Amino acid sequence: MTTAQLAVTLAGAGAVALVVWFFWLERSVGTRAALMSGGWQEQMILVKGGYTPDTIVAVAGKPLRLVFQREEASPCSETVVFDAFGKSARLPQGEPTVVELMPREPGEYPFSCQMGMLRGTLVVE
Ligand SMILES: [Cu+2]
Repeated sequence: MTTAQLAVTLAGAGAVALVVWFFWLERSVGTRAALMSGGWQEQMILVKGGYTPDTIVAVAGKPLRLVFQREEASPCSETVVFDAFGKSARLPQGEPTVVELMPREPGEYPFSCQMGMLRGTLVVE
């Protein structure tokens, strides 16, 4: 193996490691909702072929405001459902839609589109 081949191989391995980190490890950690003045937690979620971020970490006992921004016309993502909280919301295209939740108990609470094709998780600590 020449030096050039070795460099390419190492660069490739590095790229793979980065992809694994980005799509796996990073995702499992999740995005922590920002703590706002007034005691609210807030997180913006982009809805486009999925939820970005798809894992949101919040603390228990503080109200949570999730702002969904749907940037696609697909009817699939038109409604978001939080089963555990008995809440759902219609997400008009291009308009931010606020879903307010009160996470009382630590745990993992999935949310999804109405058909369950797009999925996300709310992690309450
Ligand atoms: Cu769907």
